Amino acid sequence: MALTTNRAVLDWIDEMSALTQPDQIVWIDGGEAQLEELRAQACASGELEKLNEELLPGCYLHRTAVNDVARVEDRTFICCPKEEDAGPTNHWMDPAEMYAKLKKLYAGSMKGRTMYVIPYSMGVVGSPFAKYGIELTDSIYVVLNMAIMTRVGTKVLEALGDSPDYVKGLHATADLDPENRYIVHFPQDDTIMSVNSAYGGNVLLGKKCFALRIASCLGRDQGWMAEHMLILGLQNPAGEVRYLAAAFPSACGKTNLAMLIPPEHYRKAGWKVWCVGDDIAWIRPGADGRLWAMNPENGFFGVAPGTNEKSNPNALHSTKKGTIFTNVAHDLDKNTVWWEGLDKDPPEHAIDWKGNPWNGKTSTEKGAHPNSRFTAPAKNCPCISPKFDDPNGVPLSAIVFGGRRAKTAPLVYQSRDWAHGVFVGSIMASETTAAAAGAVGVVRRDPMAMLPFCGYHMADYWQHWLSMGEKVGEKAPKIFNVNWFRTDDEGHFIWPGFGDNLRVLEWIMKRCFDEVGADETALGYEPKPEDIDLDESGVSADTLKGLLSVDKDLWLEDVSAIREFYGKFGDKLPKVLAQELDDLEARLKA
Ligand code: GTP
Ligand code: SPV
Ligand code: MN
Repeated sequence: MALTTNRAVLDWIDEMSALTQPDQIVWIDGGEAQLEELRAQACASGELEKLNEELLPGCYLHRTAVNDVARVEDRTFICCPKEEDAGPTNHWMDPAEMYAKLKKLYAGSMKGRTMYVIPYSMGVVGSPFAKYGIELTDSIYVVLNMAIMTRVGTKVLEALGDSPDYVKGLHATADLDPENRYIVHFPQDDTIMSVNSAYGGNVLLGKKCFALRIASCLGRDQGWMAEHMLILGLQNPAGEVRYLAAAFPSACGKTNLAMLIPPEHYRKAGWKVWCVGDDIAWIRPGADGRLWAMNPENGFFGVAPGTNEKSNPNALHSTKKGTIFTNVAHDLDKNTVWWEGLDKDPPEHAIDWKGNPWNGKTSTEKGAHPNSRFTAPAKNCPCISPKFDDPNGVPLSAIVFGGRRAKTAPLVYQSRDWAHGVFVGSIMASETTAAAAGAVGVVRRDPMAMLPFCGYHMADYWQHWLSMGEKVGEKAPKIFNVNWFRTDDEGHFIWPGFGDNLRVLEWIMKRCFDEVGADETALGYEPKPEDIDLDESGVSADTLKGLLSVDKDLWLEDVSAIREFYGKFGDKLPKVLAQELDDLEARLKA
C-alpha cells in the first residue's frame, strides 16, 4: 500500500511501473521488521548469505556478477539539454534520445519481480539542509544497502509532504548486460536512471548519482557545494575540536583518514580524531559567514582490502555488526569474511569473490576483489563525531586535496590564498584505482577528486568554487594539498601513512590558527622540517626533507600537462586559474 498521498510521487511511480511492469510494488517503511523479512527472502534466494551470528551479528555476504564490480565511468552520462553544459569531462547524450534508448531497456524489465519504493533522505530528516529522494529498484540488495547508507522510510515521506521537490531514481537490474549498462543523470529533471548493474555507486543512487552529480548542479544554482570529501574533527590536547574536509580520489584514503587513530604519544597527549563523514560533504556558508560541512550519508561504503586492526581499527570495528560485505572471500570454517590485507592468516576452506572454492594458503589468486566493500552503519564507528547528526554540520577551518602521486607532489603544502587553493584542487592528479572499471595505476587529472562526479561543466564548477571563496572572504578555510603515496626507487611507500598522517594534520590545523610558521616555496607554503613531529615514526629528518622536496623539472613537465588539460576547457576556463598556472611556471623557473 502506498505510504504517501503525494501526487508528484504517486504519478511518477505509476509511470515507472507501467514501463517496467513489476508483479508487485512494496514500499519501504524503514522499520526493522520489514528489513528483517527482506534479509530472510534474500537469504532464501541466495542473494545474501547470513554470516556467523556470534562473530558478526546481523552481517551478510553478497557477490555481484564478475563483470559488475566497480563504477563504470564510460557508461555514466550527464544528459542536460545542451552538450556544452556537460563539459569536456562528462559523457553526454541528447536527453530525448537517451530517454528513448532507456525506455527500451526498462520496458518489462521487472516482469516477475518486485519493485521496491525506497524513500530516503540525504542529511538528517527534517533538517533545512536535507534533500529527499525516492529510489525504485528491483533489488533487495539495493534496498538493504540504502537502508544502511541513508535514512529511509515513512518519516522521509512525512517530511516531504506534498512537495514535488525530490530526486527520482529508477534502478532495474535487467539482465546485467555490460553492453547495455547505463548510469544516467538528467539534472534538469532531478532524475537518475540506472540499468544493467547491481554494484555500489552504480545502483545506490543516493550516493554518487544524487549526493554528487545531481547535488553539484543544485549547489551551483543555490549557492552551495557538493564535494567528494571526508569530514573530520581534530581534537587537540587543549580539548578544542577543529574541522577539516578532504578530497581524495576513489580508493585514495578518505575512509582511512576520517577514522584515524593517532600515534601513541599523540593519544597520550590528548589528540583525537572524530569522524563526521568518509566520502561526501555538502558545504554551505553559515549565518556566521564561515563554510559549514555536513555529511549527507548515514553509513560507510568502504574499501575492504587493506582494512585491518593496524591500518584502520575503527573501520574494522564498524563492520562487526549490521554490515553487508560485497565481493570479499567467505571463510567456510568460521562462516566469516576475509580479504587481502586483513591478517596474515587467510582461510584454507573458502569461497573467493567469484564464487569458486579457494584456499587462501596456497592460491595465487585473490580471495577478495580489490574493490570489494563493506556497507556499515555510521553509528557503529567508535569515533563517530557527536556532531554527526547535527543538521548544521561543522565549521571548516581547512580543506585538503590529495591523491596518489609516486613522485611529484610533496607530503604537504599550503596554498597562498583561496584562488590559489582552487588552482591546487583543479590540477590534482592521481593514479587510477580499482574503484572504477578500467586500467589501474595510470596517472590522470582528477580535479577536486570530482572528475567522475561533477554533474556539469568542470570549468563552471571551478568558477563556482572561486565565487564561493569570494562569498566567505576572510573566513574561508585555508586550502592544502597532501600526498601519502610517494614511493622510493623500489616502489615502496616512503611515508608510513594511516595513523601517522596525524603528524601532517597537526601542522595543517596549526597553520589555520597561525600557530606555526612555514617555508615559502614555488608551490606555496611548506612545513619547516623541524615543525613536523617525527617522534616514534621511524621516519628520519632526511627522509622527511626528501618527502617535502620539489623536483622542479618534474613540476615543469606537470605544468605542460596541466596546460594541455586546461586547453580542453577553452574560453570557459576561469582567467584566474590560467594566471595561477603562469605564475607557478614563473616561480618554478625563477
Ligand atoms: P572510496 O570509498 O573509493 O571513495 O575510497 P577512499 O578514498 O575512502 O579510500 P580508503 O580510505 O578506503 O583507502 C583505499 C586504499 O588506500 C586502501 O587500500 C588503504 O589501505 C589505502 N590507504 C589509505 N590511506 C593510506 C595511507 O595513508 N598510506 C598508504 N600507503 N595507503 C593508504
Ligand atoms: C568511490 O568510488 O568513490 C566510492 C565507491 O566511494 S562507489 O559508491 O562505488 O562510488
Ligand atoms: Mn568515494
